[in-house]
Amino acid sequence: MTDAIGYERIGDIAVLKAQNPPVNALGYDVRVGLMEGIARAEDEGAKAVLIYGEGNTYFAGADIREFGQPPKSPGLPEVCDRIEASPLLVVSSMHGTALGGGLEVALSTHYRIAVPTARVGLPEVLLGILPGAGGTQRLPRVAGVEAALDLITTGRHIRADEALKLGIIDRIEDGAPREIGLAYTKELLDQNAPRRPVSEMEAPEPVDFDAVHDSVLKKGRGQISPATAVRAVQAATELPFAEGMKRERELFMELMNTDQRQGLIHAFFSERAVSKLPELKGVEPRRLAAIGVIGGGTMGAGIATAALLSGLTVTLLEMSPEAAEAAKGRIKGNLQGALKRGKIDQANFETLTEKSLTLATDYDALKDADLVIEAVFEEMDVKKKVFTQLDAVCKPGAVLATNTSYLDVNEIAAMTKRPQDVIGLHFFSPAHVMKLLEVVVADETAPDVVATGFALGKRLGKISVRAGVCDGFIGNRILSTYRTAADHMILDGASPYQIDKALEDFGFAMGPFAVADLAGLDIGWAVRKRKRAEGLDPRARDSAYADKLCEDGHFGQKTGKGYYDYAAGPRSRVPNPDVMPLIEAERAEQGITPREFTDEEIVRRYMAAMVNESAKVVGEGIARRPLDVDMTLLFGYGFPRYRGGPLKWADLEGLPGLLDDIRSWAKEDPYFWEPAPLLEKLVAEGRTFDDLNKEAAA
Ligand code: TC6
Repeated sequence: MTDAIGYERIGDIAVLKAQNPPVNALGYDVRVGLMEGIARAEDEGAKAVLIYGEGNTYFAGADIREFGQPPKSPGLPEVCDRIEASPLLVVSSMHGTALGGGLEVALSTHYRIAVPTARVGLPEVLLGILPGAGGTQRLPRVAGVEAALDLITTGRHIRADEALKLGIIDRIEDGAPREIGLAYTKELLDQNAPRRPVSEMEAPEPVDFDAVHDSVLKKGRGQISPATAVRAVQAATELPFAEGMKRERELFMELMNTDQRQGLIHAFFSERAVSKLPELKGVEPRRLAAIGVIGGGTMGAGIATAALLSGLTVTLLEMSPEAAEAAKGRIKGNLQGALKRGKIDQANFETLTEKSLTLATDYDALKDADLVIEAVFEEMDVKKKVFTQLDAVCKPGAVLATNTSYLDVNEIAAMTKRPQDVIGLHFFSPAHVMKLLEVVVADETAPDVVATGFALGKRLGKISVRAGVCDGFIGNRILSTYRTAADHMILDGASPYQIDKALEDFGFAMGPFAVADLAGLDIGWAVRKRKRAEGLDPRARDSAYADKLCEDGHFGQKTGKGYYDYAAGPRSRVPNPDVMPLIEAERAEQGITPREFTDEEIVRRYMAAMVNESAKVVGEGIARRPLDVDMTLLFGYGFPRYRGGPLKWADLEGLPGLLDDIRSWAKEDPYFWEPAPLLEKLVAEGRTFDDLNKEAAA
């Protein structure tokens, strides 16, 4: 037998224990072990088989690392069929998670017991595939079509109590999985309980699958796996079990061969790899219990909320008692949201707002803080004053963080006598909701301060990405380039509305102009003014129509008008009729004859600009690896997860073709379309961005 499955005989019961850490993924060895274990139990005359997992969990799913590799027999469907067909009584005892192939194994066993904390689910669609080992055929037979469609198309995990109600598990018992499993199996044997193969259960009742398919497809914003999974569940209602399995396999293989599957699996591994930095191996973060937040606007209040929810105590510093009270009001509003969603209860709410949060107007209140984050006005002089004061009052070893989104962290650090303790922690608004945190490492930031930034991110449930210092770090620097590409297309003939639609069809949650309206047009205006004051390169194309919108007081959603008009509420946007005349006037002033753009060209130019700047960001070491850029765009900028990130998209699209396009556009505008040296190098060497990720992991 393989080592991945342990075999033990307790009386009439053969016990198969999965031992494939960390999550008992159903890789080749585990599959072989299960086949051998069942055969041995039968050969040795056992009456029942108990399957459970060692360590933290039952099987958490197929081994995702095997996807895309040549298949190795036995496949999981075969293993599940073999388990179900055994003449012995087969029982699963589940703890941790039974996900994907793990739940499919459990559904092939005849009875299922679980500890109260166990969670089950079929999250395959989140990886761009569908349950391919009978999940789409067995779950509807056990739990009904409606519940199966819900679980399979959303991929959500459910707790044992909900699974019990749905009939997915038969019993909940507290205890060690081996012990509760043995007692349950023994009880079943004593009662002469029959085998209960799900494949022999009646086909479930159909529903209006076309309607479900269409609504799931729409919700997926271009992601196809959930809608394809609907068709597999439909087969369970229309075809005999064996035929349904064949249909499931065909649809599974279709999805397995898609770019979306590759994009989603890249996202799965990258979001885990992103905080694993070789330089932080063995580096202990500094103490984190009490933090200070300076500034209680939307950003500061969001950061304070996230910190309070993670169990940290927060001292919030504002300029006046009135401003501090207003900040507290914002934090309370945020926490009320958490209360409504059941994340905290009323008692927690009281503790967080009345005990864990302290308001202050004097810097002295920050003297005991382990880490202080400033979220004050985005102006260098203001930030410098804050850091001078922090340097004067904070205890030695306190981490001093700036939440700046563009400014030079080295210049800020230079205001203190302890630049090694200074770091950028760039949150995204609203900070208690958005998952991204850029950990900006300045020239002198000490490794344990970087580790503390990552530790804070982890504690706050963020995806933390290491970034170097430059204008806009990783995310905003790339954003400013692809936004510029969009602005150029507007000057040349596209409309903001066509661009937004083309990019929303590509999969972005919102197009760039809708995003600008949400963020506030005054933010971009301030950046443009700053850059013009610093001196624009004479080769750069500039335009003033967006400034005119701001001069007229249109800052986007918060003022009711921007590129769109929000008179009927933030969700119902219609084009603002003032915008196109401003654009047309600008084109006339610059002597531009507008031309038509296809949606395809819009996406191609926008994405090429994003990829080219991303390659510069990686090439310059601002991002360590291509995957750091991908995760930044995914978690902070609404990039469609199923495309994996801009650099994964570029790999899948083909780097040579992208570079050809960039070079051809560079003939018209050599300044903007200057190819990234890293992109040229990869194309010359026939390599991809993912090759760089792999080299970094090796
Ligand atoms: C499927 O089953 C399809 C079946 C059809 C077949 C025909 N494979 O998340 P963590 C690694 S599709 C390989 O940090 P947690 C993970 O990369 C699958 N590796 O831990 C990490 O490695 P690292 C359906 C896996 O405690 C380590 O394990 N199942 C797999 O926060 C620890 O992971 C899923 O989609 C895997 N399946 O969360 C479940 N899973 O240390 C996916 C994890 O080198 N997994 N790893 O970075 C999860 O959702 C979570 O890992 C968890 C544990 C909830 C199981």
